[in-house]
Amino acid sequence: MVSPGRFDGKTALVLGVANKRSIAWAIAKRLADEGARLAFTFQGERIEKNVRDLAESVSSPLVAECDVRSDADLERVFGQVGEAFDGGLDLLVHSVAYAAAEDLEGRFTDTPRDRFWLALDISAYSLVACSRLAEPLMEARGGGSIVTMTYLGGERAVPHYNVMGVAKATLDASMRYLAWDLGQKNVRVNAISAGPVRTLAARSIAGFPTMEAIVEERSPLHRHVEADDVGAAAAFLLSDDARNVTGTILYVDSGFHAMGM
Ligand code: NAD
Ligand code: 0WE
Repeated sequence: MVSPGRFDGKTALVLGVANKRSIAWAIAKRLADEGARLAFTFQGERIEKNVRDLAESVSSPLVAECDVRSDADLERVFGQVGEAFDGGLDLLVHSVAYAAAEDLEGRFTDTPRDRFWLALDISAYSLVACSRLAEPLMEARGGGSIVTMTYLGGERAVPHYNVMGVAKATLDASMRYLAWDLGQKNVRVNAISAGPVRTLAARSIAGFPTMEAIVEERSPLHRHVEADDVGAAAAFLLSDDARNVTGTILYVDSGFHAMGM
């Protein structure tokens, strides 16, 4: 425990931990190290044990199942968070995305209607639903901070990112409109745009080593990004140091986004 902790007395809800390599876990560890109390959600029995073990290692008072496609799940979880944290919540980490594996290869043109909406539902609408449910809990604390995870593929065409790029564009725009609405309650909403990080979701993607090599060659800092780098940046956005930062994207990508060649 770093002392005094930037997050002493703060409470946080973290969505999107799957295993110890998840970006959400790197953020959670950082918050816990600096004094925050953390609640976690997981999706599906396959990763429940992983998440319960990780949560236990930071003495989490709440681990709850939540499929972000389900309004009932979301309402139950935010109810449980209110009970666990005396009706208040300071911080929300949204680190959830999904597109069908077959839509992250081949041509964007081929994306069928149902899987287009599936990707946008899980990867973009979920931030809107979570923010709506977090708002009264954060208002009870006099304000709060929400961070979501995005990627450059929402602003530029990255081969094979396809429908996830369209979902990230929707996520980015949603983040800005949420920043406007929740600013009224002193709740800030921001995104981190990370370069390729070797997580579970990333490892299963063909050509991931090639993408890392491209970042190493072309980015100003010539190095790839690690989950802990994202954790440090998220902690800044979630902290009072960022008290006048909202509606923005912070790039943690070794400067790759700044390049034109
Ligand atoms: P990850 O697989 O560890 O995390 C993705 C999470 O999404 C998992 O915990 C999974 O359970 C959750 N999820 C998927 N569908 C869900 C649903 N229906 N309901 C609830 N949860 C669901 O991978 P990660 O790389 O840590 O991804 C986290 C975030 O970071 C995502 O938004 C991703 O787009 C973003 N991101 C990742 C990279 C990268 O290179 N890894 C780069 C930039 C942004
Ligand atoms: O946002 C992501 C990946 C998110 C993701 C990953 C998977 C893999 C398993 C969403 N859905 C799924 N569905 C699965 O079935 N990133 C930013 C990492 C990423 O993914 C890419 C990338 C990069 C970078 C896919 C193609 C091209 C580049």
